[in-house]
Amino acid sequence: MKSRFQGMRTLAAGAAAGAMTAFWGAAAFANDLIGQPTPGGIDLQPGVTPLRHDAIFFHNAVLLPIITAITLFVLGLLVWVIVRYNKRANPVPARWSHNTPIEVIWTLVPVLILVFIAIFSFKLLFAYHDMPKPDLTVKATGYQWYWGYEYPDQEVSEFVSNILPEEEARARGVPFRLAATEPMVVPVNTNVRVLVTGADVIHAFAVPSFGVITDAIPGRVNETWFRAERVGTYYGNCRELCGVDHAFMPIEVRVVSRADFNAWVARKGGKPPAPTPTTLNAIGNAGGAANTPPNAAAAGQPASAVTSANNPAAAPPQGAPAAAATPSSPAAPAATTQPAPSAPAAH
Ligand SMILES: [Cu+2]
Repeated sequence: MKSRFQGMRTLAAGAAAGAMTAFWGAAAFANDLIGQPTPGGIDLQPGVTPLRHDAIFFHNAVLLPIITAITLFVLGLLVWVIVRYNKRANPVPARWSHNTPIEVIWTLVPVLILVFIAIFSFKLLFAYHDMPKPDLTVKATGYQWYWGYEYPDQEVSEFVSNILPEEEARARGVPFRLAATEPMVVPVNTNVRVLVTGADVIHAFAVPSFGVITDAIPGRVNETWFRAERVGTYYGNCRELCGVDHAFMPIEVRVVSRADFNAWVARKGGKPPAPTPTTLNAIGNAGGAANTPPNAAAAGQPASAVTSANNPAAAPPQGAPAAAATPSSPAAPAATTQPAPSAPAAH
């Protein structure tokens, strides 16, 4: 998938931005660990998903230069006032107040800066929201204090992923407090939808190198997605203070080849994914229907109806009707209004 900022990169490539990016980029990627924090590191964790690349670009090339420039500008003003207008240097202060041009400038310029940031920010937000058709669905449930992973389409029932004990982590040479007893396993270059929920209190599913963080709320299913570009092990944590062992419920995601994933599914007693879309994929179609109106009219309606009628267990009662109803309601009027104008046109 290409970066969504491809066109805008040139727009933002001011001299300052370019220099900052080069500096931060060189410093960051020289020896950063992939998929886990680097001791002593100061930059964001490197990404392995398209959205994470965009988020890092947004931070390093857009936000950071703007913040730096504003901070230096304000510092300069302060120093100038302190040096030039202190009591000794300027014993007789001016008596005037108000200056219309300067007041217009200091109102307009911040607004323009915010609008400029918003262009990138909203684009990124929409990109996160527009989940492509998922190839795999994993349900991640937060418990006090561990994670449970379930693969409904592969019929892999929920298994528990605990923190790996310290001695075992050291023996295996994996990071303690990040490694888990059983990782979540996903294939590489695959659109993975994660359904996130909580079983007891609010947790949050977060994997920095994927750029995802989603609250796990009891009685509600949130969803997020990622598409990992390279094989490897990627770590995350619960990101919502959820009790005394909040710091000890790590997330370990292992991205493997498609063949390895199928082998893993077989080991877990699941079945290979069906080539035909399942009811859960149909929810995905309905979920993405807002962006593709033709699909919504053709497939969204029946699919969401099938889901709620035949497979109520696939998604909890609160999430499913909301997700199914939202896209189909704009589609329904569109379908009914469509024939009306075309009928007079035929005469
Ligand atoms: Cu938690």
